[in-house]
Amino acid sequence: WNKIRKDCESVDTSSIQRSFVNHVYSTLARTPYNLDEFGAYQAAAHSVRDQLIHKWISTQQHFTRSNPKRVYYLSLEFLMGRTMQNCVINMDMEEAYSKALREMGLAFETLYDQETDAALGNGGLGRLAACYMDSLATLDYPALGYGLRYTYGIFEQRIRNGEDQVEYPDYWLRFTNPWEVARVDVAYPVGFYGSVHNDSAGRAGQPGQPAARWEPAEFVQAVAYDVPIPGYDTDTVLNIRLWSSKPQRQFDLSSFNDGEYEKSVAEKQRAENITSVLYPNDNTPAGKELRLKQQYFFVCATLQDILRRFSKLNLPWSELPNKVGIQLNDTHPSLGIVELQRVLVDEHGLEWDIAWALVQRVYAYTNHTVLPEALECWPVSLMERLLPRHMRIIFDINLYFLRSVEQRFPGDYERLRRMSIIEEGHQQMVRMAYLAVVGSHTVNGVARIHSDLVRSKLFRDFAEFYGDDKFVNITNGITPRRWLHVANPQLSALITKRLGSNRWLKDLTELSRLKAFADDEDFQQEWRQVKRTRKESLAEYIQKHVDTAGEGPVNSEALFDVQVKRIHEYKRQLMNILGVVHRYLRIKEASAEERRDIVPRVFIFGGKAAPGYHTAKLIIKLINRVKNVINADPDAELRKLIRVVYIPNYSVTLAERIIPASDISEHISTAGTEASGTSNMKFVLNGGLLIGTRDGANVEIAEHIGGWDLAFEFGAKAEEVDDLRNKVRYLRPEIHPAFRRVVEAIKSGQFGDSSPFVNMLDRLVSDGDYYLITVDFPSYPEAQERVDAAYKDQKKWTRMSIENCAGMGFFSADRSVQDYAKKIWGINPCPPPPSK
Ligand code: 26Y
Repeated sequence: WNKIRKDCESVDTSSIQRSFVNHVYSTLARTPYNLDEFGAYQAAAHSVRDQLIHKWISTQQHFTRSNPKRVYYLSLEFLMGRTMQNCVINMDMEEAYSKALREMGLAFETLYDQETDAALGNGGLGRLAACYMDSLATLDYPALGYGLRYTYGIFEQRIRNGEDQVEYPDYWLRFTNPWEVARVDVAYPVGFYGSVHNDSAGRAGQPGQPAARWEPAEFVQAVAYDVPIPGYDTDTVLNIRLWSSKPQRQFDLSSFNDGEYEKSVAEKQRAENITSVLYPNDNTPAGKELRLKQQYFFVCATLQDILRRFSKLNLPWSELPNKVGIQLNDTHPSLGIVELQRVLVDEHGLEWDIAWALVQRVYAYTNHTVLPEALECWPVSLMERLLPRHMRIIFDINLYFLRSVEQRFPGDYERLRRMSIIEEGHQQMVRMAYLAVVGSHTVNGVARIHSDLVRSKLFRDFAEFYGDDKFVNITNGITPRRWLHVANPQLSALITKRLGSNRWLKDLTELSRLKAFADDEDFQQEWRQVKRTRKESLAEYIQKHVDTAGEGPVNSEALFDVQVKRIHEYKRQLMNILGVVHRYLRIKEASAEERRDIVPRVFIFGGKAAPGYHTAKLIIKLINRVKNVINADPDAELRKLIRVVYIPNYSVTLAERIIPASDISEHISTAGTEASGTSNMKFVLNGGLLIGTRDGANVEIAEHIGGWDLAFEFGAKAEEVDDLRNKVRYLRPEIHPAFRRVVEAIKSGQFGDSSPFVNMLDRLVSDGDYYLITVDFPSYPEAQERVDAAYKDQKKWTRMSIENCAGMGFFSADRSVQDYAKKIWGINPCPPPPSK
């Protein structure tokens, strides 16, 4: 067996060719005569997959033998993007595949474009999970990701009539998915609804004797699909286990025999519904029953899997926290806390207190937002119906917790009200964030300023109660493999050439050695050449794939100004487009001489709005209206100076194209609202500069690159925001004339019928400017002028660009996961033994 297996793992040219041809015939049932590009991609993908699976099996065997503490990363979202190129690069097989296929007359690199994105996530949080899996694998950590295998990923966005977002289903599994392994042998039952029965002593839910029996009324099955994740420059291949819901039986025999065929099919449908679609909300909960079902389905299956692995070790329950660490990616999987308590108490007969102490030592919780409207709360009534036993357990957790608070702060009922996991009101609600805090040993924010706000504002009472140690910061990071090496091979090659090795791909702090060359004439030229190449390539994409209404190609000599991210009021795309209008009006009135001094700009927007988020959709409409008018301005000279592009359907794959092409990118959230941001890191890593507020990771990026002299900062500080909001609301300070003029221009109909926008704009200039656009506006165009001035001096600009990139070492996801391992999980790398 071993010898034959070694043979199968060989990646010399002829083995790759044999594997490829074999897949063309026996996996695809095709021949060289009817093999199109997609077929070639599929055969290549299956061949790469074979390699992946060998290493993956070895890794899992090695983990089982070494039996270290493992960490489980629980996330309702994994925004993976494409896989094939990332795999061959991480396994160092790109050249081998390229050569093998070239000999057969095929260009391996052109096949990458055939792959559809795996887009099982909304934005930053989902992509972070994907980056962390890459880093965990690269550093050989014994980790496992858990998620849901949605049949439909994030919707496809198209722009209708040149202005409105419309959503189309993303049926990404249409042609089967070579990057997963169906595990029909790994399946667990998951129950819903039903009733709770007291234990034999009849004391369900009572302190000291809380065991009870839950009899669910409905069962579905969770079936495992495994997605292998190769590390870079190591043989470790980790796993993301995604659950798919299936009916428990193919059909209900009794109803089938009763002739109720339709009913039995309906039951199957209902079961499959659970994992059918990713909720397209980012930072605003939908509150739908199906979403709660997804969350419970997810944690129920995951915990059965984790506990089955633990039970094979034959250890006492007291050992659980020494073998299992569970990281909650936001509150979405926080029912896992309740489920573990239920299983320990009801199914394994542990005492409540003993079980609860174990639960708290197992879980840790990452918070990704302080926006109050983004915090998950579930109605008690809904929870009671869907998960009656869990609801009782939550009440008990809350009871014991509030008793302990009362002991510390006797008689402070106001404090109890504030800290209660149950929010009282006309409808009782479960505050999932509080549940996550109480059930975890550590809570972390995702950038320093964010973690400070988490500690001092969002969970202030809890920090006071538990002490500051429970609340830590782990600044986000990104994988330099995908976000520099794969996305920008030109820059990667240049850096490797200059540093003399590609060690920086595993130790990103190596980039700091680039600082020494920031003024080097030759290096600067090559650096600029890379950026130019990438801008030309994006311009080409826009020409080919974006509806530009015959406006002609964008000028790749112009400054590319990019804002790509989910559309949200707090991210202030509205302020950006109002700034564009301001600039447009200024150019319109400028003399020919003044115009000679203006730096030409292309403003590039991209991002999806949650389908039910009216204001976000309105912002997309406004951006496109402004775009249509500016790009069609009769003044040809003006059109050379300003251009607007909306790239539809922003995705991981598009990000890989757009980010390397940016000169400046916008991270302009109201200070204190963007937890971290991660695209800011990606842009800077690719030599783009930032314009931004002192928010999220912007603050730390500025520090690491050498201060705000190397980035363009503006706007109110987080500490000032509360006061400013009150000022705006109650005192109505003078609105800056430039801002008034922009609003008037839109209201006058210069960008088409203004009626859809009037409300949104009027709110800004009356008392509804919650995100302080009118307050930050004057300083925003000013910051843009500093950008123009800097760009005119190309040497200076290039130096800044190099220095920015050189300072990015800290923002590698490798550093982030090492921080988690040390500060939260207490796990160590478990590298594969050297192969014999
Ligand atoms: C409750 C449900 C509707 C929900 C679904 C998705 C709530 C939030 C989200 C997604 C949140 C998200 O992506 N947050 C982002 O996380 C990034 C990674 O930490 C941060 O960089 C970014 O600032 C934050 O907005």
